Amino acid sequence: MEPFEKTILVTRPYFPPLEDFKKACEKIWQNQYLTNNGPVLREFQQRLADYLRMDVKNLDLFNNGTLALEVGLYALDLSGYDVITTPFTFVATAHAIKRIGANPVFADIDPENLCLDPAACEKLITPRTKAIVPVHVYGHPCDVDGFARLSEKYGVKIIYDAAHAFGVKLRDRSIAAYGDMSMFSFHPTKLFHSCEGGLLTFADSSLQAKLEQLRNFAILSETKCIDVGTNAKMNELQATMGNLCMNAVDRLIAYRRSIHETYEKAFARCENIRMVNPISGNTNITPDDFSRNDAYCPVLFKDFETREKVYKELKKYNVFARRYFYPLLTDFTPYLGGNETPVAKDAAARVLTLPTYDNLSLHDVEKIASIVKEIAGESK
Ligand code: T4K
Repeated sequence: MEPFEKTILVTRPYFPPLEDFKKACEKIWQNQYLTNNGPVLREFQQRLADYLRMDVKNLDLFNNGTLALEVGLYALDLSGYDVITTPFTFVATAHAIKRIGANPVFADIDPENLCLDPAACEKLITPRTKAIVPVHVYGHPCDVDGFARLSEKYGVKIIYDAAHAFGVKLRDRSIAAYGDMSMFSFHPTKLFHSCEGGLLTFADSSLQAKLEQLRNFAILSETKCIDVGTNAKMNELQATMGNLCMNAVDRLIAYRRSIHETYEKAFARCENIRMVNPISGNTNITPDDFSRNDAYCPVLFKDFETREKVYKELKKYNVFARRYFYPLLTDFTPYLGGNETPVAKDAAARVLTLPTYDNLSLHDVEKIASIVKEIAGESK
């Protein structure tokens, strides 16, 4: 097989038409407002509420997903307590916990959809545990019923890292409707973005005032500051990009479905390559309950050696897949040691996320899949 002439990356941001962006910017120039809760941000916030079918009082925008999560956890007074989370995620999840002065405790994941396993979490709950931060990894839904049960039984807060899950629906509601709080990342590597950005959704609307203070230094007026806040505000240019991406989001999700299906078809008869199943067999969630976003295309190879071979040799074909999420967070300096998580360790050793983005043609996807099969020694 010939290498691609162009570079194929794991993802590419969606770019709305430049003319539309220029036109939308006219509003900002007229308003003479660039940040600090400007009118475009308010418009974006309302559009998100409509899209997610939530009240605008139950969500807030931030300048990125990491700070959104950090501010959200801080607002829930978790500092000084244990917070259970997954080691199979991007470092930002644990960083947000650690940076507010809480202690991340790592539990194992489900072998099917690779999300945090409630049963593994339950074994680690102690009187010091005040919250659990599961991740809807790749946009796969966590066992929301299992976590709701833990919340009820032990009084722990459930804060979903939904960085990958924008547009996902479960039982006809947005995935944002589950748990005490959810964080969505609007980074350009996500299917929906605002250049950089983050969204917090929360069940308790009385939190909104506190979150808005915290993201603005916790100053109430020129002469009053009530807490150790930060600067985590989304600006008007970000909100403009978000509004434009909003116009395209459903189309982008539908196209990713076709990319995913193309990979699925190509790997259907392979013995050593399997697409990760978004729904775990250990939950009450059925395929009919779930409307997916196909944010990522993760595959598992039979072993670490095959995954490494495919990851490295793909580059010779100009294809830059990524090993999301390898290594585990417990192999990174700030989180060394701690619990053994064998299922997560195995997944991290065998997973590779393949390219998916809106202007990657299905023809190119077929070719990538053929190259992957060839390198992995799959003849079918
Ligand atoms: N929780 C979870 C579970 C997350 O996955 C993330 C972020 C967060 C929390 C935190 O949310 P944010 O604070 O980011 O809103 C990327 C992203 O930077 C990161 O947002 C994302 N997760 C993570 C999974 O992936 P890198 O280090 O892999 O990014 P980078 O620069 O290597 O980009 C990936 C590919 O995309 C490259 O091949 C280049 C291409 N690319 C990237 C950008 C930014 C472009 O073509 N154009 C671009 O503008 O972390």
